[in-house]
Amino acid sequence: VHHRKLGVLSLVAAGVIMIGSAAVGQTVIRVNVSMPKNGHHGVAIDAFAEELERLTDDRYDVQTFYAGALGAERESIEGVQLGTLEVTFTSTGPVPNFVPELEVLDVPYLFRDYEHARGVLDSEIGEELLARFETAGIKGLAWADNGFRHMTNNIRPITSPDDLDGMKLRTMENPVHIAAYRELGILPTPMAFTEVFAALQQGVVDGQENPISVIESNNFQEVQKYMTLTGHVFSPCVFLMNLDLFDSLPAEDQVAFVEAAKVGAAANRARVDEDEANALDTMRAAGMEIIEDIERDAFIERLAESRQDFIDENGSEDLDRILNWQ
Ligand code: EAX
Repeated sequence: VHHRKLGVLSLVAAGVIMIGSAAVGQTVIRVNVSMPKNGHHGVAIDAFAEELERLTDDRYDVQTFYAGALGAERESIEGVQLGTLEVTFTSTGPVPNFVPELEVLDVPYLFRDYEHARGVLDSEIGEELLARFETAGIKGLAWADNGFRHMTNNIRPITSPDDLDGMKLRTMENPVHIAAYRELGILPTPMAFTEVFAALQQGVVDGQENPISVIESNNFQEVQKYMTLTGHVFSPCVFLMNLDLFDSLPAEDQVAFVEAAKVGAAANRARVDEDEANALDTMRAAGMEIIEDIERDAFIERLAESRQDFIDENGSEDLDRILNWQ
């Protein structure tokens, strides 16, 4: 294994020759996330690393990078595609830029609740969607959660779409989100997540939207006054790996990567559940006002046109399968 477990000294003492930080015979797998270590992405890649090393008797040395140390989400997916990064765990935000056939996942008010989202992603529908990454030279290892997204801002408490009129919100670089948010009256300002805290602090944007796990673990409550539980879109996460690398592995190692990613996804979902249960209290204690009652139907009505546009462009097969999942 690597320095984290044995320590360099014990490896040297054992007569093992080191190349970089990996022992001879070990393959280095770097995994990058844009979120902090202590959060729902951090626990996912930590659990993945531990499980992969265990399943393969430490033939792999998994090196984990947090808070965008090796790049933001779009750059990480690009890296995985090119093979300059082995694995990333990312939201699907930037995914349509690589695999347009996965746009459906980011359609607003598609998933009813966590049970629905997890059920679909773990079903054969999820398997089929995961396989679509291969057209981009990427192996999708397992789905997980980023979470239901909610809006925060510094202008006013939002309870209806009218409150959003002209509000400048940072969005992900996701075409489905951007089109939908325009219909809500928002002025979407796409930028990489790694720039968001500073943009909120400096007032470059009025607000942003993200799941509770993201907002709390990045301390947005320190720079945002209001949060409305709009739950306007479910944001999946996914473990992605370079496809050529995956294909080059022996079958048993391929199984180990998929299994380890599933263990990572389970750790991620457990943390999301914990955050959903506890993080609002933390944010309230920091002085954030949390608005739970919204005119949900008004939001859905306003988004009808972007839903129709999506269907006109992509058909309704995927959408209906997901909506009708029981
Ligand atoms: O993946 O960019 C975003 O708003 C994402 O939700 C965040 O980076 C977590």
